[in-house]
Amino acid sequence: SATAFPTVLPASIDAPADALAPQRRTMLAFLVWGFSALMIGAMIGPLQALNYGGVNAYPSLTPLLKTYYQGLTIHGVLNAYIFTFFVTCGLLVYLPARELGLMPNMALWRGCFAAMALGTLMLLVAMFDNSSSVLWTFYPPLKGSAWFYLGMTLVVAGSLMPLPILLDLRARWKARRPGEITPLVTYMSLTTMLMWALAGGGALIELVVQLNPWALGFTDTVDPIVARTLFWWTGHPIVYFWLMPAYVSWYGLLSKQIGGKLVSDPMARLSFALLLIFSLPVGSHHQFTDPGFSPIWRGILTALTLSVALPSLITAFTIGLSLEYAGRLRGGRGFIGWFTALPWRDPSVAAQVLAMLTFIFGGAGGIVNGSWELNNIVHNTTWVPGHFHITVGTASALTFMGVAFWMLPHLTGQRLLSRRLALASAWLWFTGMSVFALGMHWAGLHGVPRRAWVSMLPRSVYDRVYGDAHLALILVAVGGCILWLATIAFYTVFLGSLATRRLDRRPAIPFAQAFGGRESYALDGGAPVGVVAHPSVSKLARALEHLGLITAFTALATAAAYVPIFWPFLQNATAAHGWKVW
Ligand code: HAS
Ligand code: HEM
Ligand code: CU
Repeated sequence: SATAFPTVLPASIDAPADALAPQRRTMLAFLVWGFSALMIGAMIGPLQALNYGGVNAYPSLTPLLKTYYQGLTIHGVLNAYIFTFFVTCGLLVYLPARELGLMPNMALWRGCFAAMALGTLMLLVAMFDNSSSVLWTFYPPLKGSAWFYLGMTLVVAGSLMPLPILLDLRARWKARRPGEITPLVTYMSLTTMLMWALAGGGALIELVVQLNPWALGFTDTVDPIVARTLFWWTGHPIVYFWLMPAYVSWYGLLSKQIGGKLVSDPMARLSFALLLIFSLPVGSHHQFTDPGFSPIWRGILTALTLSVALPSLITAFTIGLSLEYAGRLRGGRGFIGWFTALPWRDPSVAAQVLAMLTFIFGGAGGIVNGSWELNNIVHNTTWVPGHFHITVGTASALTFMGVAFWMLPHLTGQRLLSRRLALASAWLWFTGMSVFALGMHWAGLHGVPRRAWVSMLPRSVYDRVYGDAHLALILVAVGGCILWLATIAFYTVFLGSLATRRLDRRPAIPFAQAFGGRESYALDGGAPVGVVAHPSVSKLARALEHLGLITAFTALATAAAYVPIFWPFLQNATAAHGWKVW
């Protein structure tokens, strides 16, 4: 029946508030740990932006940071792994559990937190003692301490633990409601975790077979090209492990948050299923300039990479139309009026819509990267960090900040310290990242290398080498400074709201209220959410229920894509001793 489909988070589960307290507390722990990592990472980022602007802050930072590369490793690892993994492993369990009205396996969920938290501590030791400035890609033959690789192993392994939790939740729900289609938020979360489980294999093999034994002294040498290929098997799909949770919020929550509805539930499912399939086989588009595998495969990789953009194009249109639908309901008229009519004063909404706008450019840049010939121009220049600061650094990060703006009150029963400052932080982040990314892309086209401590050069040399990119590099530095302000504003709100929390005594703010306190925002208010194309009558949605088949197909496609790439590498093994250059 139509009403049996709870795209909404049911109201009833807010009822006995205390029974849910353990879930809220665990979710809060994930959120706080993740955002604490980002706080450290985001304080370092602007120093890197200043570096490109010719300002070398590092001599004044010793002994805390000894080199640029130590800072860059901490920045990349904390932001790209720790922040994202904690937020995601929290959200992708909490939201489905609330959607289904079931209790997740708390022991596994806490185990996930514990494994990743222990891993984080080991990484912090290895990075802050300056033994492991191996950057976020930890490519051998750069060599770090065993703490680094062991910590990373724990973090990756921990991040896979939501998968069994979700499988169990879905099985229990299906047992009660046989024949029905998995509710949307759960479907999207499970697809994300299935994708990530297939993806994680590469890094786990690299760590367990190559890097841990090497760092522990059981082996003397390592094969760098095999390691890089294993890394990118994980390292490309990881970008969708960062993105899909943001999509969960855009598809599953935002349309209601802005007072409208999701215009197509089956399209959301299709986009997630396609992301699962296409994310995996394309990892080696990060290796267009690596030697040793056939040009035919490089061409195929270009085609596959363009395919992985498709589900995001579907998303752009589906979410775009949902925004327009809500905007027109709110009285927006004309060509652009629907857009300005969105509830821009709500910091959670503003952050997420600004994140989307930025992602249009991030996606376009990605298509440039993925085109083999064009990749030769941008690879290893500042263009690439320009690209990923408007994808993971904004589409994902700013969305997660937007989620935090409703979730903190929901979890703690405490209103945000200041909604206006929250709103300001979202706009500052958007403005700072836009200026920063424009500068980074532009400087990259002048050939300014990424991962380069350029501010260490004598001024005359810096000017001679990078003079052409001067204006672009100034934009980078200015963007970095705006981002510093954004970070301070955000953490004033985040920490300020936590400082006054009384989790155990106050009841949670129900979803409806956390979403702005207005009736029309209610996720859990009585009536079904009213998706236009209803999944229970959609053949597509029914077909996409076969997640086991889709996953098996993806595993096969991935194997097919990687055999021809690995084959020559395994025939021509190389052995390198470790380097410690910084
Ligand atoms: Fe990428 C490098 C290709 C997406 C992250 N990428 C990176 C690195 C990172 C990263 C971290 O093929 C560097 C790693 C390193 O350190 O070396 N990327 C792509 C492609 C896509 C893509 C084809 N990347 C992402 C996402 C990331 C991410 C997402 C993180 C979250 N990327 C590459 C390639 C490289 C690369 C090469 C290697 C470069 C090199 O040489 O090193 C696609 O998935 C993008 C598809 C996206 C779209 C945009 C859809 C727009 C949407 C917003 C809609 C807006 C709305 C608002 C609704 C087609 C969904 C409407 C309102 C209105 C008013 C209109
Ligand atoms: C690298 C600045 C936030 C993830 C960089 C670089 C700059 C930078 C200039 C390039 C350094 C180089 O190639 O030498 C900033 C600023 C931020 C910020 C000003 C705002 C506070 C973020 C966020 C994320 C992120 C939110 C992810 C969630 C990364 C990663 C790298 C990086 C993964 C690559 C590190 C490497 O090459 O090993 N950042 N960033 N950054 N950033 Fe950010
Ligand atoms: Cu990629």
